[in-house]
Parts: sequence; C-alpha cells; structure tokens
Amino acid sequence: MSSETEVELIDSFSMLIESLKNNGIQNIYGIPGIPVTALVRSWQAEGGKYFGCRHETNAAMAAGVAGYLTGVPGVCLTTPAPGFLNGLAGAANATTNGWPMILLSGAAGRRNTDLQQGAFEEMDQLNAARPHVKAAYRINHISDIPIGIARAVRTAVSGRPGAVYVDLSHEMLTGTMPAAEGEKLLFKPVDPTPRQLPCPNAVKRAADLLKSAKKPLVILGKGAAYAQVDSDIKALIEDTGIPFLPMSMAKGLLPDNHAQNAGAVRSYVLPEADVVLIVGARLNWLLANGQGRTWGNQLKKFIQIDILPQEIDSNVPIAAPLVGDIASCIAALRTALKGMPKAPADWLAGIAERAAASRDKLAPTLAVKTAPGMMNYRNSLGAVRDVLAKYPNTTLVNEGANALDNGRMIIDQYLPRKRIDSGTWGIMGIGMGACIGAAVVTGEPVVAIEGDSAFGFSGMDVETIVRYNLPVTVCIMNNGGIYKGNETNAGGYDDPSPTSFTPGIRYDKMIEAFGGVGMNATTPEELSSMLETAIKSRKPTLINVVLDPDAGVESGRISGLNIERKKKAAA
Ligand code: ADP
Ligand code: TPW
Ligand code: MG
Repeated sequence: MSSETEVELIDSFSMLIESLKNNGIQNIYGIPGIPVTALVRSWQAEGGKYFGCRHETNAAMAAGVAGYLTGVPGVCLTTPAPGFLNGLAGAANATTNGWPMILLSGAAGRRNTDLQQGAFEEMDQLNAARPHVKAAYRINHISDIPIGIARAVRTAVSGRPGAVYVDLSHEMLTGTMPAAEGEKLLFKPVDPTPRQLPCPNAVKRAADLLKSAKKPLVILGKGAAYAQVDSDIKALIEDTGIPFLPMSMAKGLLPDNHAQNAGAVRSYVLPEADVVLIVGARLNWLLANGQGRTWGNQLKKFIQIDILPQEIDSNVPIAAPLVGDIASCIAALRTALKGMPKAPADWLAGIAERAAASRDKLAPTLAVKTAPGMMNYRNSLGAVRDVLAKYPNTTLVNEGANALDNGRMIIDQYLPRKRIDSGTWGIMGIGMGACIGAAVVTGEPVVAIEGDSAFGFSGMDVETIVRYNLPVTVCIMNNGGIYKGNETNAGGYDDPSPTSFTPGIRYDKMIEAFGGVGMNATTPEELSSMLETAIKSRKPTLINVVLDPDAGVESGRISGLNIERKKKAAA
C-alpha cells in the first residue's frame, strides 16, 4: 500500500455538516434530489433535524420565519435550477422582511454551466440570486466550506438581517481532502451578532427632542420584536408614559390590551402626534411613507432607531437618527431620559377614550348571529379571538386580504413574536411554511388564519404538517374566492370570474386525505369549540370556516384606476 491511500479523507458533506453545526444550525428545511439527497441523509445521521417540504418556497418560508423567531438563520436546502428558483422566492421574502436565513443550493457543474453546454439543471444561480438576497456566495472548494458557511451566517444575522445564498458547486460537493487538514479548518465563529452602539451625541439629540414633545408617540416595528429586548422596550414605554402603535408583527411586544396601546386609533394618533419615535420599523408603504394625509399633511419630527444607516432619511427627513442595535439604543435612551416627566396626561386620556369608543363599536359586530354557513369575517374572527386569548403562547399565522385585515384588527396578541403575516411585501403564500417554521422552533401550538386563496399558495404542505405531527391548526376563511366568492364573469359567458373558486369547497377533506383531522365550522359557536379542541389536542387540524360568499371587500386603492370604474364615473 502506498502512503497516499492510507490518508484518511473527509468529504464535503461532512465538512458542511460540521460547519453548519458550528454556526448553531439545528434544522434544515428543503426538498432533496441530485446532488444533495445524500447530504440530507448524512445530516440526519449526524443528529440534524430535517423537515422535508412539498415545495421549496414553503421550505424557504419556514426557514425565514424560523430565523425571525430565533435570530439564528433558518436554512433551506434545494436542488439546482427549478428547486433553487422556488426557494429563491422565500429567500427574497426573508430579505425584504429583514429575516435571517440561508438558502443552500446544489448546482450543476461550473464547466458546462459557464459555457452553457446544457448540463442537467444548468443555471447561473449565483447571479440569479444576487438581486434578491443580502449576499450571494459560492463555495467552490471543500477547504473553503468552514469560512464560506461562517461568512454566510454572519452576513445573514449582522446589521439588518436578510437571506444569504450559498451556491454549493458541483466541484465542491464532489470534493474530498485529508481529514486531519479538514478538521483543522473547522471553527466556531466568535460573536456573530456584535452590538452596535449608538453615538452619544445622537442619543442626546433624540432624548432632548422626545423631552420637548407635547404629543409623543412610539411606533414599534417587527425589527423591535426581532431584537428580543422586550422588557427594556416595555420599560421605556411605561416609564415615559408615551402611547405606542404596534406594526402588525410587533403586536404583542406589549400586550394589545395595554393602557398605552394606540393601535385601535391609528388614524387619530398619526396626524396628531408631534414627535414620533420609530423603533425598528421602516417608513415604507405600511406607514404611508411618513407623509401625506395619513400623517395630517404635516411633517413629523421623527426619531428613528435602526441598525441600517441608510434607512435614515429614506422617505422623509429624520430629525434625530439613532443608528445602532435596538438593545443598545433603547438602553442608552433610557439612561438619557431618566427623570423625564410622563407624557402629557390629556394626550393619553384622549387616546384611551377614543380607543375605548372604537372597541365599543367593534364589539357588537363580533357577536352578530348569522345563519349556518353564512358567517362573516367579524363574527368568525371574534370567536377565534376569544379562544386565542386563552392560549397566548400560540403563534398566529395570518394571510389573505379580508382574512388578513380583519385578523390583524380583531385578534389580540399578548406575547412578543407570536404573529407572522404577509409582511412587507403583502404576499400570499407564507402560510404553511410559516406554520412549519414556527411550530418547529417554538414547540408551541400554531394557528393559521388563512384566506381561501392565500391558503392555495402553500396548501400542499399541510401534508408536511401531518407527517411531522406538528401542533398546527389551519383555519380556512372560506368565502369561495379572492376578496369574495360570488362575482360573476364580466364577459357574461360561463367561465368563472377572475376572483372566484369552485363554490362549497371542503378543505377539511384535504387534510383527512393526509391523515390529519378535518373539521367543518358553519357557526361561530362551532368554530370556537373546534378551534379549542384542535389547539388542546396538538394534532394537525384543518378547519373549513364556511363564510357567506358575499363576505369581504376588494382591497387596494388601485381599483380606482380600473377602466370599468372610469367608465362609470364618466357616465
Ligand atoms: P414593520 O414592517 O414592522 O414596520 P420593517 O420590517 O419595515 O418593520 O422594519 C424593521 C426595521 O428594523 C428595519 O429597517 C431593520 O433594519 C431594523 N432592525 C432589525 N433588527 C434590528 C436591530 N436588532 N437593531 C436595530 N434595527 C433593527
Ligand atoms: C404571491 C395578490 C392579494 S390578496 C389575494 C391575492 C391573490 C387573495 C385574497 O383572497 P383570500 O382572502 O386569500 O381568499 P379574502 O379573505 O379576502 O377572501 N400573489 C402573491 N401575492 C399577492 N399578494 C397576490 C398574488 C393577492
Ligand atoms: Mg377568500
């Protein structure tokens, strides 16, 4: 035997697995195939958890949501070209939302791919990924794996989090190296999410401005929820007595029934406030870009806490930028605000009074009786609200149009990071992936409130929920269509309208086919008892919530531009 053949070798799979573990990765979501099937088997053999999904987009959504909830990037693994592209949709969504995740994909051989010679699943994945992720790297050689994975993880979690794409080249995946040399390269990165302290001058400027306010307001965004400094944020708000407005995924950071919550009176506080402290939220479309009628046509004095310097002044001038991580910024601000008198009592009282009036107006609509199978969004979600109040640990996943808007308004959250929704893009299709990611990392029940259209984008992954026996209850708000189910074809011929589905679909039969529990709720009382049974049982359950097909309104101001409406207006 020659000395060469005696050298013990390590392969790229082992190097990858060890590197992922060194970076705190415990779960992989994905779909196997050439050239990563054996990688998944080895991952399981080495004690890693793997969640095999039915579509890569759902696997990537699961990874993104897991990253948001834990601060450790979720990992999605895909096969080349089409598998990769499906996964990229979820990675792009994670980047847009600021959630840390890593998309790992096998790739065809570089030689053939770069010459476009027609390799199996040939695609220039690195360049396809680049515009949609925070960074895209390719690992071309087995010895680069430890650095490559550490670089991906650090990029995903530091600064504004986002998705990182890692191209696992065919050349690398088929590589081996002497084990002793490979082991020397493996390392645990030190401090992947370093604190980023705000500048003392900036802290003073922000504190002075806040102290000068007559009608101060705090806006909490999902960055504030992500930062996991819940008690400090609560203390800042309670010590200063400033009312707060939670963005949808920041609901529960302070409980929705908190006396200072201005969530129910957004249209009052935004125009009225004089100084607005924004904590981990962007002045994007969800906040009317910080200007216009929503803000009383008057530019506010903004204090903005964000880790990304270029977020400041992105839409309107920011009077007091506070660039740094939220934990450090809140701590510094609290110190600088010590002894500050509480926010003016009349401002808070005016808000509390209006919030109570808004609740009083909503309450009877939640209790309205409807004929069996003719529920509306108010009475059905009112029932959901009352059940979920008893199980505050439940993560709520929410998407759709009416299902989303009403869900956000009606269902209260009591704990941080317990709400996941269509997010910054307003996308449909986060549903089952989000349920999987949330159930895996929290180990607590998950309830999804899904528009029937929204559900369709990820519905097949109900099977994954059943297969892994995840404690997920999916409620389909079944009004038979997009916005409504009773629209007729404007052309007058027999085909369905663009927004309607087959009437009377029984989505509950679908989960039964997979071996889960199906239920059909026709009244709020049925929905209430079925939902409670499902949550308590921790069994994968799908409740078909039968709504009036006329329930719902079309969302979007763009409809004002419709030719049809213009014609009507002209007539
Ligand atoms: P929402 O949709 O709830 O309004 P956004 O996703 O628009 O929230 O904004 C979240 C903001 O929080 C982003 O601008 C992001 O850079 C910022 N952010 C995220 N994590 C941190 C952190 N740890 N420290 C400071 N800023 C953060
Ligand atoms: C990836 C466009 C916005 S809302 C919606 C669609 C298709 C569905 C609304 O119907 P649903 O809800 O879910 O039944 P409800 O309660 O009002 O009846 N493709 C993607 N994202 C978006 N946002 C769309 C299409 C859209
Ligand atoms: Mg619908």
